[in-house]
Amino acid sequence: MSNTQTQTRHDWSVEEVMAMFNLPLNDLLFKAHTIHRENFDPNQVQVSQLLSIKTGACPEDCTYCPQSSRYDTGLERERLMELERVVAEAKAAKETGATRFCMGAAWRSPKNKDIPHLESMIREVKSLGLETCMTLGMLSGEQASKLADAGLDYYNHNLDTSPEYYGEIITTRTYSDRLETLQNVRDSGMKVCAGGIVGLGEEQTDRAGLLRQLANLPMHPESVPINQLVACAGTPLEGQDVMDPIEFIRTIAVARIMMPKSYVRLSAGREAMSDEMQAMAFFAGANSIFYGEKLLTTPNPEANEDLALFERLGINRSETTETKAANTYFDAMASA
Ligand code: SAM
Ligand code: DTB
Ligand code: SF4
Repeated sequence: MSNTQTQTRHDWSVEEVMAMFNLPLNDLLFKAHTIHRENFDPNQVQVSQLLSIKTGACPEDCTYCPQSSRYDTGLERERLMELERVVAEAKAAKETGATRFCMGAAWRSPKNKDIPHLESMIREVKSLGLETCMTLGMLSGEQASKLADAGLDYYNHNLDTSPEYYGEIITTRTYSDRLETLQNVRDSGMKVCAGGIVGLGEEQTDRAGLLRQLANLPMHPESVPINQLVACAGTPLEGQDVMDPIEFIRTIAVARIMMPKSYVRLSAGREAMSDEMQAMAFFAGANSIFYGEKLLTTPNPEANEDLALFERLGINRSETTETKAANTYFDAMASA
């Protein structure tokens, strides 16, 4: 269901974005949901599955991240995964109804010597009929082209927060480094997956600033993950208060209005969200989730809990032709 009437804008001011954040909630939800319906089937949610292909020992200092080598989080480090294991995990993801397989590595950026192995992973996963996505840190133009040529559909690289708050969260790479990677990904022809993380202790102006950066890119990212902080023991953000759930919903709604044709992913943090909160997020315009018991290193709701929630809400998983058969099989098993 698409409507070519919705204009995509790339010239939002912070004041305009803040005005949306501060609308009465019902007005904001109505506006967001109307735009959502104009552009998408409101009862379909796309499902991606994550796999950590290289875990821990990351040199970066992102204060939210359990994989940074600078914090003692008790996480066991793992080397770059062998091809066979990645393929086995991708097959299992396909069987549970995921349409996209996202492979994440705890790197500042990939080393050129790792690229051939990554290319093999992309080719093998793609040959299963899954969309492919990777998140490996910063990418040069040349690296992006190689991954694109191997068939990588999406590359995930988040801006995380506003340019103003960014320095409180990460010091080992700059905001412009991140924008440069997004440009390299865009230039390579891959689809862009870029969003951020909320609940870091930032102000509402920072959430507005993040969405403004994303929406004012020359092209909107096709996929916009909104992560709620999973406060991990051992990280500097360990004791961070959980953010107001209504404010989280507002963030989703404003993202939907500003990027009307993008998939907005209700990303990390669902484990701490009630069914009612997730239902509200889907109403506000979220139409994608990560599926499976684990995100990269932290827990996520079990697939059967998500299926039960979808059932209660009358939500269908969006399907590619290739996954349709697997989903039919899985649905039959679930109701047997
Ligand atoms: N190392 C690569 C990078 O930073 O681009 C890829 C993986 S990194 C884990 C991808 C994203 O996950 C981060 O940009 C952040 O938005 C999100 N993330 C990481 N730790 C998180 C946490 N504890 N809670 C919520 N989101 C988190
Ligand atoms: C994104 O925006 N969120 C995902 C994915 N991109 C790679 C990662 C969430 C990670 C949550 C913390 C963890 O499990 O390690
Ligand atoms: Fe490393 Fe990515 Fe975690 Fe930052 S978010 S510490 S770059 S794995």
